[in-house]
Amino acid sequence: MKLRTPILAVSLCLSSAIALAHGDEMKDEGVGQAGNPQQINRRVKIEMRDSMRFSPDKLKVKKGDTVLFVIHNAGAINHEFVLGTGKALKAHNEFMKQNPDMEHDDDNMVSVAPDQTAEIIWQFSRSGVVYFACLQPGHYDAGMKGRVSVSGSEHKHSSAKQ
Ligand SMILES: [Cu+2]
Repeated sequence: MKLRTPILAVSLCLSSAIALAHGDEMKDEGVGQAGNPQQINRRVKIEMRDSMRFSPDKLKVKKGDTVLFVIHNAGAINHEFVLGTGKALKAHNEFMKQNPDMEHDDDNMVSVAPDQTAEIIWQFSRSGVVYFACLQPGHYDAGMKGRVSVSGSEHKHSSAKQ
């Protein structure tokens, strides 16, 4: 079941400062946007484990890269992969404590059941650090997070326009 109380959840999101944690607002903070499947130039496999860890939990990409994340849940419980700023993920984590049954489906996040694999295509449009985390209750606080370092120089081939 996606959202047990969709109307309540939506009104809570809109009426609180936690609205900052959600997808549209995160895009405004420059973490990037949904990538075009035709422009994928990196493929990264990430495993999620019941030890509350992502593997790998540190990545490096170049500004402008369109990355296909192939996210596998190797555990026996649900995990999520959510990209965002550190601030947005922290706020969203607090929000999830009040709404533990809420699940998400947006461009920058995916919820993956045990033994399943899901994909996200994301383009990193600004240099800096973008974080990812699992926002299942308790997982972020147990350390289930990681970071993507986005280097400032554009991907060399992207400006060549062959
Ligand atoms: Cu998790």
